[in-house]
Amino acid sequence: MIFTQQLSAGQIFRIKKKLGDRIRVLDRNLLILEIFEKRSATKEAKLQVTLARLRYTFSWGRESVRMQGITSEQMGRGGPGQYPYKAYESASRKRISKIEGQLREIRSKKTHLREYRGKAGFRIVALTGYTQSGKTTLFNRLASESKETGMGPFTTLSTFARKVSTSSQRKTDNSFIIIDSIGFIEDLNPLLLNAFHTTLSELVNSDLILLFVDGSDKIEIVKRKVLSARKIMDKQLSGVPVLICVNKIDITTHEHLDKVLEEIRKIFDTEEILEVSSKTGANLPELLCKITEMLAMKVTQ
Ligand SMILES: Nc1nc2c(ncn2[C@@H]2O[C@H](COP(=O)(O)OP(=O)(O)OP(=O)(O)O)[C@@H](O)[C@H]2O)c(=O)[nH]1
Ligand SMILES: [Mg+2]
Repeated sequence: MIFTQQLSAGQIFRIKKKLGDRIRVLDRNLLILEIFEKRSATKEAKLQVTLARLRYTFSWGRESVRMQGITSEQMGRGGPGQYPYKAYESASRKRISKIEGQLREIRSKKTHLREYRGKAGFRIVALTGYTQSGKTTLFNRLASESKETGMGPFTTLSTFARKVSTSSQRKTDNSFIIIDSIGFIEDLNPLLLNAFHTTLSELVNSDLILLFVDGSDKIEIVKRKVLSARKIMDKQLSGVPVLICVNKIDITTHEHLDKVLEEIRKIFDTEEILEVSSKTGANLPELLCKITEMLAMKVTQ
């Protein structure tokens, strides 16, 4: 049984008790964790998901004992073994700090790599946007890669960086590094968000952010998704120039696109907007020009 909202540990245990052992109970966050778990392909993503699950279920041992207490008169009479959750909590604490250490190590390697790229003069362009908006499809096209796309929410969990070389008539080197990253979703629980915070905060050092919007979504959905992107970006990626890419124009009409642009402009007032299709490649030459132009502007600023 899946609940679309977040449930408290107490609610989960009460529902489980009613339904019996054969039916699994998932709330919104546990479902997201399952999707994360299924998709995580890199060591970093796997560790992040395990950490998020450990933090999310940390209070469950205590809750489980408390719930049993509701039916058992034996509870609360003292004696060793009365609080098995203490062992559970201490084991969880140990695992959490071990994983945090492993993640610190992986991230420090990534930081070195970023510093190297910065020193080597590479400009960095990061792809962001709601999950399934078409970021990886563009990444694959620009970087001649074949990363997985379209497997449903959170197809991409780790960041990937590749060099993109653009040909220029002026024969100047306009290459840049493109970074693909995890997609946004609304109302992600802070415990889950924090697990992926570092993934997003890696992007704060970028020179330009391409914010992907699925232009084929219904207007109300565009509104909701763009608002949630705005919130996340204000919190974690503020200060980086943004180019909004309204994607999937191959499967939408001009009239619909006009409405999409109108909604986006209500939420992001000054940013640049381009209409593209990652799938067919429509307007990608214009996109590359715009990227080069915006990166050059940043240099002269
Ligand atoms: N018609 C159409 N479909 C597209 C376009 N771009 C992407 N798609 C499809 O949209 C789905 C999601 O694409 P992805 O590239 O995986 O999206 P993503 O933003 O990387 O998703 P996450 O990794 O989950 O954040 C896939 O089925 C793509 O084939 C486009 O321009 N037009
Ligand atoms: Mg992706």
